[in-house]
Amino acid sequence: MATAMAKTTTTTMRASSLLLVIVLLLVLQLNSVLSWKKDEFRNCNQTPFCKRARSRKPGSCSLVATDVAIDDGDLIAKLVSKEADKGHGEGEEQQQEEEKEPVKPLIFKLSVFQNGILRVKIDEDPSLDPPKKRFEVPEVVLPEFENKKLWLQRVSTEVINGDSGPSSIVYLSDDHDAVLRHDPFEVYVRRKGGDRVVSMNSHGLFDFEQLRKKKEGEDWEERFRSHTDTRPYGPQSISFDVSFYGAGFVYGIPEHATSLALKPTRGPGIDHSEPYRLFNLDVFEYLHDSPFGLYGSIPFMISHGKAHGTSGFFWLNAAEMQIDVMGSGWDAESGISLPSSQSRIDTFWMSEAGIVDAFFFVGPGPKDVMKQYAIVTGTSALPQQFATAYHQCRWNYRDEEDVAHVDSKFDEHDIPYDVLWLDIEHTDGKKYFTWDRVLFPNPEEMQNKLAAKGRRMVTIVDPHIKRDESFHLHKEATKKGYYVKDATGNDFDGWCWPGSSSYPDTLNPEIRSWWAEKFSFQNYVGSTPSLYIWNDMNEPSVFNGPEVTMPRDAVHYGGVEHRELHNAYGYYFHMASADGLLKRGDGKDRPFVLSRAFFPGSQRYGAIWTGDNSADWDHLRVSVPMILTLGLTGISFSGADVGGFFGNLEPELLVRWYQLGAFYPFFRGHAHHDTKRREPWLFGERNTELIREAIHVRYMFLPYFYTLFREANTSGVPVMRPLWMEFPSDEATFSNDEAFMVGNSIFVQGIYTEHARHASVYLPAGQSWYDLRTGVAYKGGVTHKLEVSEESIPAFQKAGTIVPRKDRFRRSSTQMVKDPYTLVIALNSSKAAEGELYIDDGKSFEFEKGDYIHRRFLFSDGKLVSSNASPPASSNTPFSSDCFIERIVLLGLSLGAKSAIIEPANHRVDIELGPLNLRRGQMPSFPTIRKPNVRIADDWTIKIL
Ligand code: NBV
Repeated sequence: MATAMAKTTTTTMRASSLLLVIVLLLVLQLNSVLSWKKDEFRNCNQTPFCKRARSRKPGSCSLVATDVAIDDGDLIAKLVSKEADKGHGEGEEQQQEEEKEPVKPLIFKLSVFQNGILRVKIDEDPSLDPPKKRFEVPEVVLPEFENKKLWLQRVSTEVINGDSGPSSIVYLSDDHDAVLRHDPFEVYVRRKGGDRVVSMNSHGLFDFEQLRKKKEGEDWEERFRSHTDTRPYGPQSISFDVSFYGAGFVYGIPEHATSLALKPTRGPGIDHSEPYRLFNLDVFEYLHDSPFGLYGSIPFMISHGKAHGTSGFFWLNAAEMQIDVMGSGWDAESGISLPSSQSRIDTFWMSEAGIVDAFFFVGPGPKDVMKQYAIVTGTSALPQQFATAYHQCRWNYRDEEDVAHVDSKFDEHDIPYDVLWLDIEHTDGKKYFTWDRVLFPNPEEMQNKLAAKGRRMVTIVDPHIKRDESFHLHKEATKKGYYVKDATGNDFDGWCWPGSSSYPDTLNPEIRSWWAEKFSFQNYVGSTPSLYIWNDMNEPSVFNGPEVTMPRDAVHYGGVEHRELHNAYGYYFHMASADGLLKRGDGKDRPFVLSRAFFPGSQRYGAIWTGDNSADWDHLRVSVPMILTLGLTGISFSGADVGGFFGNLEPELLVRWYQLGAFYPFFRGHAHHDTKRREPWLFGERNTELIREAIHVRYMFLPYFYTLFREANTSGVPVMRPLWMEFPSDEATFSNDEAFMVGNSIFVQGIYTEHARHASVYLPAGQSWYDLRTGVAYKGGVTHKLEVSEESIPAFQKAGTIVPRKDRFRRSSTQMVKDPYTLVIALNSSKAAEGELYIDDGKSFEFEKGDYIHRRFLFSDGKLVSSNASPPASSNTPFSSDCFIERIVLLGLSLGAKSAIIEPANHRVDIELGPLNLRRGQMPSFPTIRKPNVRIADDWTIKIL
């Protein structure tokens, strides 16, 4: 009896201490999940390759180019070390790693492509038997890019001014040369007149740690907190300096929550700044102003200056990267002199692994650089029309009843929306592709009900797969060997939402097609054609991993170490998911997949959002430079969580966020599950009205947005643009990141403070601007102190533009398809204006065959002409539209005009005074042609009499 009691007590004690441990663990886990902890992440000093690289001195590179020749249309050379032991840097780690070995020659290859694109590759020489092939990132550069190669025939050799030795010079474009200086080795692009554009290794900071055999007693392991990285291949980092000439500012290299124009991180007077880090991480509650790396990485930097225009530099490399922007005077003691007649920004790039695969873009305009980058990595996929409208998300809509309730409330309050989202709680135990059948017993019916109103649903599918023997996906992935391996060769097992989890190795094309199959209607039980996808946590996020991610020594397909491909993991996962949606519909419908992690090329697969921001004014403000930076680096379809993910907010901030978010390319409201519900109608009648109005503004401009999405799809120019992209010589715009342009016609400035009654708004020079709400004209080139009301944020239409709108408000964008258009013509000082409209079926790929309508509107000499802007369609079933224009509003036309004649119909219409915006009870103050009865698809002319 006593023994039995003792046993029970011990068991109870064991159980309760186990419970305590579990609770403690959970609290710890939760804590680590719910607050930003600087200490969880490495800084440059704790990152040996970064510390080593940063300690190197200008001029320490001893490489010279030898054996320069043209081979197979490329310029090739060997980079040989003059002084085999000049060293990689200072500090303890480096001493230990630098047991000198003869530096083997590197292979240098320079290729020239159409449109002034230069590609430089530097790698180890495969004929010298390196211990391993270094990783070259596959499937980012478009396959057709190779066809754009200009086969070099000739190289000239010259000693260029000031140099002591020769350089090899090749043709890059009619205006540019590419130059390889031999000793010391340097590569640059220069204009034919001699001015430099972009250069590499001008400061002699180039360093390439070659793979080698480990020496006895050498310790290559790296420790961070409780984690050990075995680093079986030892040091393999690469670093070099890149200079941009004629530059006022540099931009790009997302993702950081910081200003649009990048601030210097090194140099006199800049203390302890971290470099901009590019390492995809799941950072909880990120700070609103920091060089710390967030969820995605694009190593593409753009420079812009008034005199010399725009240029770009892109390093295709998926390992951790750190980039310094040097402040002036950083090289005061280097003794290196560069052409001083041009202003210059120096930068320093460091990567843990991989090869040099670098692209130089010569511009000369901002849009040229966008195009050049898109030629290499692709343009943004054209989204379906619904995806450009408003999305409603929350972690989580609890069950089918909740979904139905939210859906009906939108209708009740006359607020349009297109997509309702389900977060992780909709699944059965965080097993993606499943449903919690208690909460969601009839998923198909639920989706069909939404679809009947023209609405869609999005569900979340994360990359961590629950290690549960009864889960078919896990069983299959295990059996087929489809998981990423740990350093010992076993399936990597990490902790994420479902608990113990493994990750599909989507670097492998076979595994990507396996993953894609999971989205078929047959495999994804409960899915319907109106269901689309959200990829979260694909950095990948691993709760118990170093820096909340996968260990760098994990191993992928082909023996590739995770460190080599880390920043691209989420990209391949996104690619596989988008491919899944494509396949399930027999390739008919355009996929929609939102991803948190990204890499160059992600624009081809879907939208990106800026992750877990916070419900405060600073995060509202930083959303603008973050989205602008994404757009500059190819990712046009992006947005930030409207309302902020973490925390509760005052209605005023929510309203301001909707007013700004209505102009984000991707417009979605979202919130953490611990926040109070915040659907648009929950803050009293007035706030509901204000939010409704903000969302209506987005719906009204949908035709304009869609036209811009198509422009991004054809040209690489983003939907949301920094002011300087449209006004490249207006210096006052270069560092402005509170305002932006949507396309070339609409200017928007957010309100980022509480109780704002006034705002200082700089309107770019060169023309005047019409207030989007009131139609009142303002001068450009001036900072206006404007009164602001709660009703809207400052937004203007540029004089000289024509913007297409649809002014009838429906439940969703689908229901607007047949609605008539309004054209708003904002005349400039020459009484002229122009604009465009693109329309297609909004969902299929038929537009690729030319099945679309693309109109150009031109107003001049008192005449509005609509003409066809598209080449003849190649298909037999060209897209057509019966939509009419119901209103033309003329801003800036004298009030005297009374009528107009429409040709070829030859009928007369009156010009009356009308309001700019119908629903706002405005005074009828603008010359308006009502019911001109012209079809949007036809050629016609309207002459003002
Ligand atoms: O899936 C839950 C959330 C999601 O709502 C959010 O948008 C993601 O960025 N997810 C992150 C994981 C948990 C964050 C605390």
